[in-house]
Amino acid sequence: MTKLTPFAVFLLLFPLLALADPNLHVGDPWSPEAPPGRMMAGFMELRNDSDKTIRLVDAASPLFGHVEIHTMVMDDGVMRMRRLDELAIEPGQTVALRPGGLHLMLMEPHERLAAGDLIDIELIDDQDRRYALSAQVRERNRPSMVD
Ligand SMILES: [Cu+2]
Repeated sequence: MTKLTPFAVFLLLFPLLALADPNLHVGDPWSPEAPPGRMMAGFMELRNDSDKTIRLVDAASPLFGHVEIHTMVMDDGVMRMRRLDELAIEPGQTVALRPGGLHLMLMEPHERLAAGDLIDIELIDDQDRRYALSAQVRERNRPSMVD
């Protein structure tokens, strides 16, 4: 059983508040299982349903000490992760966070997470608006998610 975090209970009790800003649609958020104590990655699709650019500048999770928005860049023939100060999503645009590309870097885990667990995450934009989502931990090689 997945135990409910206080944040999850909050979402259950106040669903309208959680849906207060529907402008950013989050599709299929998930995270590959990782060895205990290791960083994890968050993947999802983000669609901007508003008529203004959404600029994500930060993220947070009660289960991790630190969350960053990362991209992958080719550096001298080697793919490396790089922190993004801002992820801009234009009106109507869908941005995919997926293995080998953009991802959330979930750092300093507070506890061991296994397949089936849920990770509450907030995406934060430059207006300090917060977009709540819950990413499901899945086995690393989930075939349908591997490109
Ligand atoms: Cu990363």
